[in-house]
Amino acid sequence: MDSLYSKYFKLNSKHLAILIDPEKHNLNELKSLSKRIDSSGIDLILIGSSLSMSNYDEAIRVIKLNCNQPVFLFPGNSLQLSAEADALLNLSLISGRNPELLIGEHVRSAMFLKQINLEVIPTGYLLIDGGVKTSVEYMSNTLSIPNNKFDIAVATAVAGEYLGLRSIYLEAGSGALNSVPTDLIRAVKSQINIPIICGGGIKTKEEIRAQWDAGTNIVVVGTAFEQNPSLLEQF
Ligand code: 1GP
Repeated sequence: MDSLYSKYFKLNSKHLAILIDPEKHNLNELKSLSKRIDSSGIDLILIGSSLSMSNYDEAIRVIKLNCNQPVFLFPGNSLQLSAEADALLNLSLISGRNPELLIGEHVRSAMFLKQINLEVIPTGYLLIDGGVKTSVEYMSNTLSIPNNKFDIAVATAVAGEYLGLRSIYLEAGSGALNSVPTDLIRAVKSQINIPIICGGGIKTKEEIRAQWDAGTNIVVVGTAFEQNPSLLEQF
């Protein structure tokens, strides 16, 4: 079987992902949300939260029973790992200098990951200033890259590629006022040969399209779908 990486992480692909924080829904809500996702244009599902210490097994089982899109873990910490998911974005927060999020959590989870049948996608995670202090910035105890410092973002992404990471995630943070600027995405895209995921503060179809046009391969939307689930059908 083809890996999910080879299916969804192509350099020219354009996908839309929904970010679900299982803590914000009970199992019945997750069931109906998953059914809506199943018949929407969403390509994949990311599961995670900056804050939660919960186990996501049950939530992922409900999601997978009710829709066909693959479930990628997007964990805020190693307690959110689950063998029920299809793949893991193994995030290293390379824009920050917090050793726990660069390598510490990864060491703690490594032998568990070896035991379970989960595709692991090494991902460089870059926080880009989104105009407001976000949960991920506060919880990670790191500084985000100013969104006009393209050279720092580019050098960080290139460093990630040279470390062997297989995708770059540009994150403005959930609920960001400003999504990652398209010119910054273009600048990063022009210098790396691995796919780009981008999320934080994206609310409209036009923004999604602009992100794709700038070179994002997987656009991630969370809050906008939470606040207005009917966007699932519109998008
Ligand atoms: C995923 O943090 C984003 O990268 C989700 O952000 O909730 O603002 O869509 P929103």
